[in-house]
Amino acid sequence: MSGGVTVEPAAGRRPALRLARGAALCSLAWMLAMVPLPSLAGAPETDCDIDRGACTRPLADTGITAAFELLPRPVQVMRNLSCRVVLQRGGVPVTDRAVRVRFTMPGMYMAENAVALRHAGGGRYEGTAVIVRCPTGSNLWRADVRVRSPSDPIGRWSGVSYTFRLN
Ligand SMILES: [Cu+2]
Repeated sequence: MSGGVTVEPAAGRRPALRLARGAALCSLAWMLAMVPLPSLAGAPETDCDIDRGACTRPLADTGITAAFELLPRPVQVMRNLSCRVVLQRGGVPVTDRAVRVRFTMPGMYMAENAVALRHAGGGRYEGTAVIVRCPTGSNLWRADVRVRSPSDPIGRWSGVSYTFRLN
């Protein structure tokens, strides 16, 4: 995994939010009309309730579903977490992939935090991760799961992301 600074697509949300707030303060309705509505709703949305169980989503262009989970629950910062990804295709375990998970914060650069998972049997890949405490107090995180097939001639990684809050 590369160690460089990567700006994720969601990084643009925060400036949009600031713009939305500024516009609201100015009470200029015409300015509000230029701001995309989702920005006005407040904090960026989550798509995974990490304290409820595994979050399952399709991997792009593979026919594989990836179920992502952190244990123990409730998930807390600054402790060893078991990081699990279960891969299946049509209900059949996918057992031969390289799997990596990278933790980022939407709209913020945090220190690189990535872990390579090992296949533990039955399509379940496991590793240990620590999520740090954010100095700003934000608790919004994103796990980028990347999966590569050993038979892919050019070593492409397929990806899926899960955005969640730690309570
Ligand atoms: Cu942060």
